[in-house]
Formats: sequence, C-alpha cells, structure tokens
Amino acid sequence: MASTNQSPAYLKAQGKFFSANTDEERLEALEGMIKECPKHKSSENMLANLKTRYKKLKVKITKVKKSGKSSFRGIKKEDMQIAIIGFANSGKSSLLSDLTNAQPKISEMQFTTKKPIIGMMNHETINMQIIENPAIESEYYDKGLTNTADTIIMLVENSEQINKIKEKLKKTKAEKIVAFNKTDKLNELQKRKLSATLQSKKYNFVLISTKTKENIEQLKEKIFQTFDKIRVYTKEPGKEKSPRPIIMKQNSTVKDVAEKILKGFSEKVKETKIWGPSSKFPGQKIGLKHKIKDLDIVEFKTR
Ligand SMILES: Nc1nc2c(ncn2[C@@H]2O[C@H](COP(=O)(O)OP(=O)(O)OP(=O)(O)O)[C@@H](O)[C@H]2O)c(=O)[nH]1
Ligand SMILES: [Mg+2]
Repeated sequence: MASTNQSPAYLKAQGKFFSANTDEERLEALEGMIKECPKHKSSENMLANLKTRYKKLKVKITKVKKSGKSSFRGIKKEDMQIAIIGFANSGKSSLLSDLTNAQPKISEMQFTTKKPIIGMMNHETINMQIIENPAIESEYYDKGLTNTADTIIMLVENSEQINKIKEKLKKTKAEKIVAFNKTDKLNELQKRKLSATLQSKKYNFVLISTKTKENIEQLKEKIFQTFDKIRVYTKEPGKEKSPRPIIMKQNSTVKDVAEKILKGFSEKVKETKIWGPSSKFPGQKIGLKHKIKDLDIVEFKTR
C-alpha cells in the first residue's frame, strides 16, 4: 500500500478506502484503486493483491446478504442497527424524522405507522440504521425486528410505559436507552424529579422533546456510545487528518488500525505518531501495540 509513484486518482481511491466504514464502501474504493493502479510490470504484485482482496470482500458481502437476519423482509441488517420501540402516539415517527433522513407520517391519530420504517442517521460522519417499529401494543408490531436490533430506544411519555415495554423485551440482549419524550409539557422541577427517579433505577436515559428538539443531539451521542466502538482518524505525515473516522472495537491497538486499513499494512509501517485522548502529548511516537482511544488521530509513516 506504499504510495510511491501513484497517481492522484489512485491516492484519492485509497483515501476513500482508508476512511470507509462499511464493506460496501470498501469494495467500491477497491474498485477505484484497481482501475487507477498503474498497469506496468513493477506494480503487478500490487494489482494482484488488490484483485484478491476485492474478490474476497465480494464473497463476504454476498454471504452476509444471503443470511439476512431480520425477520422483516427487505430490511438489510446494517453494522449498527437501532430500533425505536414504544406505545402508539409516543412520538416514534417524530423521533425517526429528527434522527434520520426518513419522512414518516406523523399524526395525533393512534397507530399511524403500520409497517417498520427505516431511516439512516448520520452522526459525526458515521451511518447508523434506525427503524421505527409500529406501536408495541398493536398487531403491526414486529417482534423479530426487536430481536435483531443492536440497540433499542424505548420511547415513552410516562414512567408506567417503561415497565410495560421492559416486560416485552426480556429476551433481547440489545443495549437499551430510555428516551422520555414530550418533556416540553413538564416544568423544570418536574424534569429534575423525573431525572432523579430514572437515575435511581439505573436507566441509561435522556429526557427529550421532538417538539422543541431538546436533547436530540445528546440522544444521538448516547446511541453511538452503546456500540462500544471508537472513532479513529488516520493521517499521513504533513497532511490533515482523514475527513471520516475509522470505526474500531474498544481496546484496539494501532496495529489493528493499520490492519483495518489494509491487511499486511502494519508490516510496512516505519513510524507511528498519535494525537488525542490516548497520547501523552500531541504527536507522541508510539509502537504498534499502543491502545487507541475514542477520537485519537494516528499518523502512519511508511517510508
Ligand atoms: N407536545 C409534544 N408532542 C409530541 C412530541 N413528539 C410527538 N408529539 C405528538 O405526538 C403525536 C404522535 O406522534 P407520532 O410521531 O406520530 O407518534 P408515533 O409513536 O409514531 O405514533 P404511531 O405511529 O401511531 O404509533 C403527534 O401529534 C405529535 O405531534 C413532543 O415532543 N411534544
Ligand atoms: Mg408512527
């Protein structure tokens, strides 16, 4: 992956590969790299490597598609899937439209949503799939969908609803966030009391209002936090950090980051420097075993 004598078009494709978050994006970037890779003798090996990687990734993507875990036909399970669950009229569609690009019908009538609705949320350049599950007390509610979700937003407008929803979620291993909606109807004292109660029950909660948009951003960050993932920016010496972070598991090392960029890449790395939460000082030189933290910036020097 050393970038000597590569054309700007190739480097651009490589840049996309570096900052890709899904296999689909990686595949697309690889396609670009193959196209832009010089077709002469000295780059034969490199081209062959790229092609092998492309084929393997393609096989992997096809397999994942075929296994399609969700019970709801047509919903492809993304890396990070979140389901909004709640009683009729709690504001599920309103929330979905605040968090994502979806435009569901919102109405004071009950049971407006009769089918799961999918939206894509972009939070700090990361895409997460959010699905509104129809009202939990209705025949339209999709149990399978709740079971495949990684994170569940329990959307409620009063405390009793929390217990009722919990009853139905006994089997799910998903992370849960209690989003208490319509808090525009409460005064400051009521909100403080409510917070204290939810705190004492140890819920991961947030008081929101889709009407005033209060705490919608906090909810987005909370959703991301449930995934136990960390964001890492990469950079090349003398350049700006990548525009989009790479998503890594907790406890990953600098070597893991290099290998996520491209298998075998860590062996080509001559020097690494780090900025951000895991560094003792900006630009600290570190080894490949160094553990990264959320929002670090890692610089790889290859020659
Ligand atoms: N005051 C207030 N009203 C809200 C808020 N969020 C939603 N509503 C209202 O609540 C009603 C129901 O909203 P929806 O978003 O359609 O609720 P839903 O949970 O999707 O309802 P169903 O799809 O029928 O189950 C609408 O009249 C919304 O305008 C809020 O934060 N404050
Ligand atoms: Mg709805």
